[in-house]
Amino acid sequence: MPMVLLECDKDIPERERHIYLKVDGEDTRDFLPISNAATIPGTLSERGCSFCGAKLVIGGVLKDTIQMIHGPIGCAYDTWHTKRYPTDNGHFNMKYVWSTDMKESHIVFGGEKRLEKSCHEAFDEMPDIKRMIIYTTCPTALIGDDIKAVAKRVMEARPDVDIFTVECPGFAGVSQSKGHHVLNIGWINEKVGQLDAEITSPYTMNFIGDFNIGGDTQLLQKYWDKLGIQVIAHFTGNGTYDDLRRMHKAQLNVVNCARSSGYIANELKKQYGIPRLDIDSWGFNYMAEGIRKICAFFGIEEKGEALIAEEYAKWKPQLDWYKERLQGVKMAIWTGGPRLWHWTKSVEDDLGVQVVAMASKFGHQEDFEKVIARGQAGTYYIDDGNELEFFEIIDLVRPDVIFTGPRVGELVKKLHIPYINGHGYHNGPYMGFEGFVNLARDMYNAVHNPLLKLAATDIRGETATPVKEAAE
Ligand code: CFM
Repeated sequence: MPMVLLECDKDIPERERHIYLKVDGEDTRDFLPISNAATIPGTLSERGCSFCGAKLVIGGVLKDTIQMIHGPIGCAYDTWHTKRYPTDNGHFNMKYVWSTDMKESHIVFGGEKRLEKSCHEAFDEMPDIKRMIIYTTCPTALIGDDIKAVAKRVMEARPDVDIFTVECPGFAGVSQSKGHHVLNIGWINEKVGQLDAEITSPYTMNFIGDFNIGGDTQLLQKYWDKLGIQVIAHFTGNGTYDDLRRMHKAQLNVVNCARSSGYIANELKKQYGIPRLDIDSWGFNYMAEGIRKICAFFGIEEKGEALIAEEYAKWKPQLDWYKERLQGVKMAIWTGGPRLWHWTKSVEDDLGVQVVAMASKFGHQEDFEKVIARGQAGTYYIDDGNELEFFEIIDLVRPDVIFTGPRVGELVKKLHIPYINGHGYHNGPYMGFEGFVNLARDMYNAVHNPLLKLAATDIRGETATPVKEAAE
């Protein structure tokens, strides 16, 4: 039976439909785990809330936009400093996050006046900043505060400012995935098409679904500059509010993260006829393939080949050094969803690493279709996993390194298994050629960490996960 009921789930048999062990020769499409469904009561989900999907993942990345979070202070705090998306203008987005700091009396009597006052206060404090996104949160959505009406009043009082509203409280969906969707659709319907773009190249594109984690956007931008391709808008890594109002001016939409941002690419195709091209930006083979696809679209294939040759000459020897020393390392990937299918084949082909377990917090069926098609037999595929399941899976597959977030990562560290921040990266960027060498370096350092050799046993009294010896 390819679906797996773990020991720890014996009182929650429904979990069996969320965990799949791929067997050789099986038609995997018959056995996709259930996904994008409400978390089963009795399990403690690792998921984020829908507000988080809109604010932390997409909107909060913008480098020139006040983030006005209409709710209790915790909603702002917990989506403020927990993600690493730098900007080239001094990390504006990390310094300035605003909250209406709703307290009990505001909940009782309504928070619209307080929100309006907060908007003016923020614009007064930062006279150079003219753009804002207002988000509802659970309590302000429940009491029915009309944030669109407030935004309208503020824009009337201040003609030089522009405000976008996101009505996606934490409870709006089963995970952060809902927040991606709400923001994508709101933006295309309310803001795209408002501004003209100054076209400086015969080749123009939007780069969609890359959030400048550890500097990814800035690294890839070097490639687009070399190819002479003008990026009209970055959705949303190192991006600006006004560039995103110009998305309709691009000839092509290149999509990296299809999960968080496929919606806007589809709408740009439907509403403006702009084609969508999906690529993988992690890994040498994938990045080269992505550059080739983009260049083929514009008819600049020779430029693309020259760039790939130049990057390979520079970075491939370093990648190969790590590849030699990472052969057979067993890796687990426990992140949101897309990184499972982006990474499993790239670490296998480029680094000789074997992926033995993958858990997705919020991936949909199409994510599992892709990841199971690309992943190996003998690998566990888990939807909406929880800590008890992770511990049991660790015992089953004994990974040498786990790519996951700090919450789970700090736990597995106590089992003396190294983890790498699979969300924010340890020492990124990880995209592109140079980036994948960084990923390989972080993985090498993690599995060869000399501290692990001091840890003779793990907390279960068993021999610690073996540390791969260097090949030399
Ligand atoms: Fe896309 Fe992302 Fe991800 Fe994502 Fe995320 Fe993320 Fe992720 Mo963390 S947008 S879906 S909601 S690639 S924050 S930058 S790493 S869970 S797999």
